Amino acid sequence: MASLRSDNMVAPPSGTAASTAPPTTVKIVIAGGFAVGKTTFVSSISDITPLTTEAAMTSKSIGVDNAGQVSDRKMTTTVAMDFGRIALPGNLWLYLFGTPGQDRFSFMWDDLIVGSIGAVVLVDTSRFDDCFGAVDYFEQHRLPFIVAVNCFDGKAFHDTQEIRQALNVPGDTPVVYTDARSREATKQTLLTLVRHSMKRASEASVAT
Ligand SMILES: Nc1nc2c(ncn2[C@@H]2O[C@H](COP(=O)(O)OP(=O)(O)O)[C@@H](O)[C@H]2O)c(=O)[nH]1
Ligand SMILES: [Mg+2]
Repeated sequence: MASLRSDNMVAPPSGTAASTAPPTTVKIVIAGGFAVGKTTFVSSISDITPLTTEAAMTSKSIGVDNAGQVSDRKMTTTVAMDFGRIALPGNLWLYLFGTPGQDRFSFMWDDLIVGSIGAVVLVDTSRFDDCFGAVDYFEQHRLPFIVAVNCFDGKAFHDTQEIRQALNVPGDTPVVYTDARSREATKQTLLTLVRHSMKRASEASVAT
């Protein structure tokens, strides 16, 4: 697996010998329940115009898509996935794949995780229930993941220990706060995942 030499975000160098070498690419999945900020997270960090597949929420979604208590902040919904890319020093590119929110697209998750190093599970602490499915899924598929609490309006309603217990995530799984709208916060969140995945990979190689 590639290692990160610096956490500074830069555009890939152009017109240099290094830029002609194929980049090392790393795939990361951004998951979580409905309206937790997945599309916002991918959009705030991507250094290409993110590909999103947003569709307007209409009255046809009533009773089909669970907007729950957050229907007032949700005018559109991701109907397939979000896609973004971040270039890091060392010709390392992170590709971000945001999962679709609706249960009827859950069949896509098996394809989305192929080749990925890990996942960020975004959580809104006022709606824990929405992220249980993602946590269970990654545990079952043994994909390294971290839990990132999106602090809507800067409010964290629970400390990370309470969140860890509520979600029943293993002790070595990082639980961090983030702000999906902030490039700096999303960058730190992704670096936490990359470090966690690398630790898991090195533990696995020692064990074999
Ligand atoms: N105040 C605030 N709003 C946010 C934050 N993250 C996302 N939102 C808003 O919450 C709504 C749902 O976010 P979205 O990224 O579409 O969620 P998704 O369904 O998980 O992709 C949008 O209107 C966002 O602008 C945040 O950290 N703070
Ligand atoms: Mg979305």
